[in-house]
Amino acid sequence: MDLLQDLAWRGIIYQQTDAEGLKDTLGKAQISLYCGVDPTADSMHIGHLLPFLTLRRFQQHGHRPIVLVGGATGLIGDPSGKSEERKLLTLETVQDNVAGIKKQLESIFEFEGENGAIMVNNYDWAGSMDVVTFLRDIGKHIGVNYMLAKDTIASRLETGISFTEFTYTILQAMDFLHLYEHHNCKLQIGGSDQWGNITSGLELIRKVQPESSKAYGLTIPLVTKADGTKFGKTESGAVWLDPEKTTPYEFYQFWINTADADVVKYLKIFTFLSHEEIEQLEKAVQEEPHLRKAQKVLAEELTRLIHGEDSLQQAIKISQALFSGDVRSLSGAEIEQGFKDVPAYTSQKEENLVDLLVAAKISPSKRQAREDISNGAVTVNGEKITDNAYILVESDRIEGKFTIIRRGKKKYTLIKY
Ligand code: 629
Repeated sequence: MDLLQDLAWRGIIYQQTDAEGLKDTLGKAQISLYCGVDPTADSMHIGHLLPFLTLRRFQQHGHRPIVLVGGATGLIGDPSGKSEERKLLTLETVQDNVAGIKKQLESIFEFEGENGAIMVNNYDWAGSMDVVTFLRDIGKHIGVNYMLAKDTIASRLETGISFTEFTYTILQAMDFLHLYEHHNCKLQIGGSDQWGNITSGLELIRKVQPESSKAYGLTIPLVTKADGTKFGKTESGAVWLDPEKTTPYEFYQFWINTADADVVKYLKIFTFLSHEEIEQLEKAVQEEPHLRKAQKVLAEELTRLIHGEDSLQQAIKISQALFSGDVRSLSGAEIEQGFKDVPAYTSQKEENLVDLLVAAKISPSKRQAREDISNGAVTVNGEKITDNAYILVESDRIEGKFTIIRRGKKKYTLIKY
């Protein structure tokens, strides 16, 4: 099975500008291809992952990926998929964001070797182009009627679009032309929202280089969920690749919580497992769904890819401790990760357990607190306490910083000092 067949099997292809032509070209030679990301934040989130993982699949088949960070386009703002004008970011913010995103992309790609990846920033060619050159050499080739027909622009004509955002698609087109001319880049890929921008690039290449060989565009479908809710969001917002924003434990948990109806699709698009491995996991979902084997493999593959083996092992350890209740084995750092979203209470002193349960709002009253303790419903650092007179002392503080109280089966509270 060749690369395009594999992509089709995985469900990664949405639209192609010239499927036959691309098939021919890939069959004949190794090509360079690119995908871009705008530095609108200092980290990417999992919504960005799929096109870049797809670039990696091309790299595994011998092609050269070009990763573009939009230091220039990030200053303008892509209107694709946006119903309102974007707020401009400052030059300083964009530059900081570029640095953050570059670091993340560097960890996803192999830059050494014969078909090592290349990282580029469009600020390097677009940032210094003067307006007269832009209008003469670039703008002259793109018809306004052609632009007005693009979905992303047409859909904004009612509500309004600035000349700045209107022009965005030409900037992205200029990138494709630049990479075509300087890196022999033949293909641009992106999410389905990028179709308009990718085809603008092909239009410009056709106009500037009418006699030379062709370039191609390919888009990837939007990731959907069987229950109709938006992929990639949790109650606390986006799932970021930056471990400071979304801890590896939270990242791992996000994938573990994938529904049975979605998990095989996600294994296909987000992992590099073979067809056989995925088919076996598909069987496991059908025959023993309660074991959640497929979800575990999905979460392991992605956490390892983005955060590395050590962070993956930590995430598994935290998950097991929270599941079994045996939290004493966790380190302070692991507690901080695992209990980021549970209620926390800061205590100043050595306290009677009954008073603490009330003060931390774990039990609604002293009477209830005593009852909870005698019933065996309360654990301190994973150990059941049934003595109503129990006082929390220094040795109940893990690394001197935390005590974990659980009431009932699942209700955790973190006591900090
Ligand atoms: C200059 C800028 C280029 C090529 C691409 C770009 C960025 C592009 C864009 N992409 C989205 C982004 O940056 O806005 N105009 O957030 C995002 N992309 C990944 C996928 C996407 C897309 O980074 O293409 O579809 C999300 O899955 O929305 O020369």
